[in-house]
Amino acid sequence: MSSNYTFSMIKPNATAKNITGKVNAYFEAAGFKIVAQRRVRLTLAQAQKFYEVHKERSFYGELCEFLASGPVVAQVLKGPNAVLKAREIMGDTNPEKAAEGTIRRDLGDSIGENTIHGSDSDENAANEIAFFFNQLDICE
Ligand code: 3AN
Repeated sequence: MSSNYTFSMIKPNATAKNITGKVNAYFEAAGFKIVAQRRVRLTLAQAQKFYEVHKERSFYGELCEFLASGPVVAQVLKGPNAVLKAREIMGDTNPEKAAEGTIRRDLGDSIGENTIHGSDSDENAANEIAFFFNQLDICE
């Protein structure tokens, strides 16, 4: 059975534009509850650790530098079938290919600066939640 929890992270392009509330509204309108949330500025080393799963990809260096370039908002979302549902709301990685009404289509700037990160599996969601939060931070 799929988990009711997933991890999302509002990226520095969106915190710079002060649109974190707009992003949250997409999740809440879709029935998600944001059960933990934290605004933090990652160091480059922390960003590299967070994106370790992508370290073989050609854009890894650029991706980590971007993530560490400004504040991010880390979040735990609760709702049925959370990983898949949240990724639907986010839309395709590339904002130009994302469906109308998705976060990345409406609020993304480019494939890298696409406003929101979402876990791609229950296993990664658990790891990414643990990267930023402990059990006491999650308040339902
Ligand atoms: P998703 O985040 O939708 O699961 P992935 O796993 O393909 O998509 O991408 C992982 C991260 O790498 C995303 N945060 C995305 O913004 C970034 N990314 C993907 N492709 C590129 C690219 N060609 N150039 C820069 N960043 C990219």
